[in-house]
Amino acid sequence: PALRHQLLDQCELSAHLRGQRSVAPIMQALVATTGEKRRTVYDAQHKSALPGKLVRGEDSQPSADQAVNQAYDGAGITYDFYHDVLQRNSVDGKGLRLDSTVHYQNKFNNAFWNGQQMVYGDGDGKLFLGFTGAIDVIAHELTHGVTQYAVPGGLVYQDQSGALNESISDVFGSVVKQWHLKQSVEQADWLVGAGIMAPTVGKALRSMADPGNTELTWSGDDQPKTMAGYVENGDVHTNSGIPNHAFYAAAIALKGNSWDKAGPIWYKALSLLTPNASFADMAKATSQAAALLYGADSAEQHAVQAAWKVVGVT
Ligand code: ASN
Ligand code: ZN
Repeated sequence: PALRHQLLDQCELSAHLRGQRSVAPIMQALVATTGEKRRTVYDAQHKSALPGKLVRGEDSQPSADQAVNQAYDGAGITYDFYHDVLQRNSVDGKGLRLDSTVHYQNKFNNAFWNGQQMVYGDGDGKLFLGFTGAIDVIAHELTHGVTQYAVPGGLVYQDQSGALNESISDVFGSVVKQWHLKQSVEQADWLVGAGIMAPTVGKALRSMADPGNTELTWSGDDQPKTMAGYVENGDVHTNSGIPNHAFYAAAIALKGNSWDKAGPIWYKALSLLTPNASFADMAKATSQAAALLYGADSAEQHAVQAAWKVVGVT
């Protein structure tokens, strides 16, 4: 419970920051070329000022600091996924620079997207290890940026739209990991954050295959799997278990690799959402997206509709 509260406090802070839209998109169109990664990694040197000291830029030599290289490599893998699989050029679709700051504050037990960049703590070593240690965590944070731009007006970070915002980050965090590891939906572990928790605390933050199963995750995992367990006024990281499981159910039904069908359907749905979208709106949007990509009444559309039924969203 203490960990939960600590995390919530930090999450409220970054949710507040996340509400701010990127301030200066003016120059982007001039400099962005499709496929060209533009990564920058900064070191906060355990302080709070962002972005911190510049320590690595695109095409520079690897650092002696593992966190720097993990943030750089993870941003690159995630960039390549969005570019190669979804034909999206970076977070804003226009080649936005990918800025990451590592060593944020002291023993900071979280990572976040602040509306403009990714920020990673080192963890306190008791609850969490460094947050750059898992590709799905990096892709999760970067996807908060994608959602900010791909959903017209963004997704409000509270209630169901907030849980959807969280779920979209888990979905693409997981799909990026599967794509990177070349794992089919059967081979994937469907865990989020495996490798960043101290082994004594648990194996992962969340499970998309079985949300709330503390055998698979950690003792504080309070995620519902279906609407039967929906938590009124629940945290966005709690109720996200429901749309997470809908994605899992759709991906399993569609078979093969999650990035071939389920991922593109979920991605296409983002453009059909509005800022206060509910779970039912996402169900409708993904069904529409499946029809746009595979045809009305297609097996794919039926699989998506059935997946939302599994979690009790109609
Ligand atoms: N790591 C969390 C997240 O990206 C932090 C937060 O909730 N703001 O969702
Ligand atoms: Zn998140």
